[in-house]
Amino acid sequence: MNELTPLRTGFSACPHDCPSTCALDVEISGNSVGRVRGAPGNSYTAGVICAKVARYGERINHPDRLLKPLSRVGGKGGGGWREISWEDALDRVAEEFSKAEARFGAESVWPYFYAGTMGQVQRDGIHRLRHAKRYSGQFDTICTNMAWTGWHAGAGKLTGVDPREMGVSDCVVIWGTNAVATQVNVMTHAIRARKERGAKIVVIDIYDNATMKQADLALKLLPGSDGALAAALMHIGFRDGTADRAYMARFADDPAGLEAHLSTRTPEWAAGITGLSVAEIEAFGALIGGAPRTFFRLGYGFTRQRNGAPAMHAALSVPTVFGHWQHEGGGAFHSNSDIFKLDKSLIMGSAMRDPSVRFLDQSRIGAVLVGDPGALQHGPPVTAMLVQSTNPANVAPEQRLVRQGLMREDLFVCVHEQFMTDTAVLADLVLPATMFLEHDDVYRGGGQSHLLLGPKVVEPPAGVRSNHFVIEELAKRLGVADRPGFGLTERDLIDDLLQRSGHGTLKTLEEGRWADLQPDFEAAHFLNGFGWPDGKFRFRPDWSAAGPNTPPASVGPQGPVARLPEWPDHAGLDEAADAEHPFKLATSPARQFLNSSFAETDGSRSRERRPELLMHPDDAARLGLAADDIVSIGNRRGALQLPVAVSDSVRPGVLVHEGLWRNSDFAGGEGINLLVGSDPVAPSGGAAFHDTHVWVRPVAASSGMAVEG
Ligand SMILES: Nc1nc2c(c(=O)[nH]1)N[C@H]1C(S)=C(S)[C@@H](COP(=O)(O)OP(=O)(O)OC[C@H]3O[C@@H](n4cnc5c(=O)[nH]c(N)nc54)[C@H](O)[C@@H]3O)O[C@H]1N2
Ligand SMILES: Nc1nc2c(c(=O)[nH]1)N[C@H]1C(S)=C(S)[C@@H](COP(=O)(O)OP(=O)(O)OC[C@H]3O[C@@H](n4cnc5c(=O)[nH]c(N)nc54)[C@H](O)[C@@H]3O)O[C@H]1N2
Ligand code: SF4
Ligand SMILES: [Mo]
Repeated sequence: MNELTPLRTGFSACPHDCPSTCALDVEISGNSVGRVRGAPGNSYTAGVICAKVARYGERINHPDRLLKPLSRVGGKGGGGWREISWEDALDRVAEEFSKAEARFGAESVWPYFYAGTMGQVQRDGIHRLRHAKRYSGQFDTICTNMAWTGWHAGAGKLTGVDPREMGVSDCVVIWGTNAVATQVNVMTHAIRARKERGAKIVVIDIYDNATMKQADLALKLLPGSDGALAAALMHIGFRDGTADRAYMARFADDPAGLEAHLSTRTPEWAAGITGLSVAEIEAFGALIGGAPRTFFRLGYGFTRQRNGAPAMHAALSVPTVFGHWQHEGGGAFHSNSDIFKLDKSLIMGSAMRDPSVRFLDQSRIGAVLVGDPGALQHGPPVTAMLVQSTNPANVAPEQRLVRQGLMREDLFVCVHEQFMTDTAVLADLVLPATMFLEHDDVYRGGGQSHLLLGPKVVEPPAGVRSNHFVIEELAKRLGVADRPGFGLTERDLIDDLLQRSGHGTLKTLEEGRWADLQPDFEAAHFLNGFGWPDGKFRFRPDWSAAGPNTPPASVGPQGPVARLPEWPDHAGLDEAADAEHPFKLATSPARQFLNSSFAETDGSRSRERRPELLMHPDDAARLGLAADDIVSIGNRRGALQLPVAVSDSVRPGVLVHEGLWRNSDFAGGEGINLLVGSDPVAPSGGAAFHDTHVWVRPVAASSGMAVEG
């Protein structure tokens, strides 16, 4: 950076798939990005962001950034590339898409995207092309389905108490989210309550992670057992008279039915399922029973289990039994998805959508690409793809199938990316993508209430183009550029989105930088009623009711729906440990990575050190393992090797691998999602990333003997 170039501050918003959606101040010198900071004036960000985004200069100026379109030379995945022009590259994609369409119909083309950018224009424009061309739809299942379905089943709406109210709570329950790593701003507000009010922080997780280290009450339970803990807490409330019967009579469907159901869900019963002691469960029950201002910050982590949707519903039922919702600083929050009411119809080309076009399950991309007839909805094979803003060869479950599918000779794959990811390396054509500071977009919080503008603040490198550019250029070549929504700039589309949604204009958002769409106290606390027609919270959920992630009719209910519990309970649907697979593995997020993003920057890599497997000392001793020994870990989906980190941060029988590391960081070139199943979770689908049973065998180089775990 030239020392004489004056520094200026650009404003932006974090584009990553993180509930915090921070407002950013970006140091810029010339066209170069320096330090990134949290905007102090934003009441949720409050000047704090995570270290990985603070170091963004490292990512945007990375020597491995893709700068030119590349066409494959030699076999798939062989690493041979030649540079081609953008014109030739886009012509080739259009030609391959047209070829696929002519042979098997438009549904054989599958545009595939996800959360690399959460910008409404750059992320969702791919739907405009999809709808205009009647290409196969994508049923999004990789992230939110169990969490949102479980919340909606109770509250009828994806909103909740203002997360800033954690700052005025007396007890903040951080449940199944490693907030220090995954959404640091939760900690800002929770710690404020501890400092200013002496609030207690309770953390419920399966291992002693950075968030649990901050807890006053740390509850380390067995994976998939949260429903049992929730049921026992409510049992205690009814037993001890701390349940708020007057509140429930007004605001819940069937408190008497719930009480009867819970009569057998004692702390002793829950101790047997959760692995917690009766004393721990009683202490937690007494704490929340005595603190009207108890705030439940319910995360995604505990729902990435086959028990996930009922577990979320059970946890959400707790503040309803105790009436916490009525008090400032009390109640629960998971996502604000339903407060924004964004009308993205022009960006997404919704008017062009043909409802008869099939949807393919995002998480089952492996099964889809290897030609599983059910996964293909008994329709044509997928023979052409545009992959934008996602890295499925790394992040999707059942990785071996995903990679096998992507390697198919008769499949054309174009990947639009910033780096040569595990997915890009298997492509036929790779297009270089802009980063968020190089294009215009608008973002909305998931874990808070702001709509934020993220304007272009620096020029992209010469050969790099935005998602919007690629969609527009393909539309021209595929003969749909005259259809509604095409031919506009990013700024036009942002302005249209804001106006259509009743959130002002581009100009007003540019002046304000962000808009706070937090509903008022009564609405946020559901004091005007929950989201169901009768306004009552559902203790007895209707798992078939439409919700935010309901599968399209052509896909239908997912997973073992008949086995979902009738009341808040332990569902018992998880991939249980058995004689052959005595361990449970969770693939929890590493603090310095964001899904597979940042696994390419040295600043993040050096801090995370290496991919490894956390194992309890008793298990290590039993298997004759010392720290750093290499083990083979596997199940019927595959096996891979990792060094062991012996630590009592995990419970016996539980293993944690923090990721997501690149597949090439593993000895065999296959990453952790090799082990994770893609069987859809009930009732709305989704991938159970933290619910995998495995065996572990020492890799005994000297004797070559495998010892059963
Ligand atoms: N640093 C970092 N930040 C991220 C991400 C990342 O990969 N890295 N990912 C981003 C994305 S896409 C999302 S959706 C959010 C998700 O963020 P979170 O809501 O935090 O969800 P997870 O990260 O899946 O898991 C959170 C915690 O749940 C724990 N957990 C697993 N199983 C159980 C269980 O059965 N019960 C309980 N109580 N806990 C369990 C895990 O060990 C982990 O510590 O984070 C975002 N932020
Ligand atoms: N084992 C395991 N697997 C998981 C999870 C887990 O907890 N454990 N978490 C799951 C979750 S919650 C999620 S949400 C998914 C997320 O999975 P993905 O949505 O695939 O997220 P990332 O891994 O961050 O990959 C995003 C990619 O988009 C690229 N990108 C960023 N911005 C842009 C852009 O503007 N244009 C283009 N063309 N590309 C861009 C980035 O370089 C990056 O390679 O992963 C899931 N996978
Ligand atoms: S905490 Fe989340 S939203 Fe904030 S800067 Fe980091 S990744 Fe982005
Ligand atoms: Mo996610």
